[in-house]
Amino acid sequence: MATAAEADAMRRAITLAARGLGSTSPNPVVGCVITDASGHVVGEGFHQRAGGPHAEIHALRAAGVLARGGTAYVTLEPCNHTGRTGPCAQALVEAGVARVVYAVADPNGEAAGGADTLRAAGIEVEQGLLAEEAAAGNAGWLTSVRLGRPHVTWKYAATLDGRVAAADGTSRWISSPESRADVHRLRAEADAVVVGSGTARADDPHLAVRGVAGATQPLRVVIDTEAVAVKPGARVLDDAAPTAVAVAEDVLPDATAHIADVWRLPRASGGGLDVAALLATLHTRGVRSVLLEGGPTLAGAFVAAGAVDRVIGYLAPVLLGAGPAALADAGITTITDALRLDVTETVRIGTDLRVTATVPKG
Ligand code: AOF
Ligand code: ZN
Repeated sequence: MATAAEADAMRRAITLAARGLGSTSPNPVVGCVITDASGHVVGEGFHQRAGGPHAEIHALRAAGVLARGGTAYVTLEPCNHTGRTGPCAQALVEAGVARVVYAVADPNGEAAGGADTLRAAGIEVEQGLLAEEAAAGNAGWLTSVRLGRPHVTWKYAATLDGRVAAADGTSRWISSPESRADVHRLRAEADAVVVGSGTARADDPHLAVRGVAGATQPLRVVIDTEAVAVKPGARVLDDAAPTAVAVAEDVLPDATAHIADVWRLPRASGGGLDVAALLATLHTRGVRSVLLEGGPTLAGAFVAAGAVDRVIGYLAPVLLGAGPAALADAGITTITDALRLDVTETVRIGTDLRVTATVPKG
């Protein structure tokens, strides 16, 4: 059984790791805390960007000689390979730490094996402390390693009766200013923000992050199957963040001449773009986490394709009684086929209720 102090150190490492969300892909987020023999924190660090030093190296640098005889708490098994940087297991051995506690084993075959290297050098090694929390914090990268596609969060804002617009199409502003600010934080943590053509046409959204200090801008992706929604001068085409527009492979090149980064993808049987092909392209581009922002048709296609991992709903205390539902047809016709989720958090945001739920892994 881990002591409360050990759990605190790992919790701190998980918190530190989260500071890398949105800027480390295609690499994981990783945090590291080093304590001396008497349990005092002597060094901390987190992975900040792909190609940069790993979390352990930042923490070892901060600890200096105080790491000798101490314990390193790491959210992911220390790496064993020389990739863009050297092996962390070796760096921990050289620094003279006595013990390494890590939360999640490294599923990346290329880098795994750090625990064995540490043990062979006489270091005490433990795995699994707060593994569930650490894995949840690294869901983007772990999902990508496991499935070869990005982790997808579908986010929507709806009235309490589940509608995203009034019957006449008007929709501003259902959610509170606080919820809208919170969405910018979600965007900053994601590698890509994805919307469909309906949203692009109706809202001319900008999709960049505003008001989040130090934020890395996500890739903006518009699914514009027929190449009709992203017009010259669309706000999403400005230079605030990179943008890609995904169109069907059969649309005429002239229709996309004003767009620098066009992805030509196959259609699904229903005529829309093939979700799996889109996810594969995102993965190839290094995207490990996607924030799917709308609208109902695209979200329905993602749910139908089994490509939603987490749902975040901002529910406003507003009733409409008519108007489109947050989710359109997802291929579910009978109650036994309903997609049942696990609620992981409920919190008040301004006047709204934010519900976070995950899709059980099949
Ligand atoms: C990280 N940051 O803090 C740790 C990682 O391309 P490289 O050389 O940076 O190696 C990336 C791999 O190293 C990564 O896929 C993971 O398996 C392992 N550990 N990676 O980016 C870190 N500790
Ligand atoms: Zn490493």
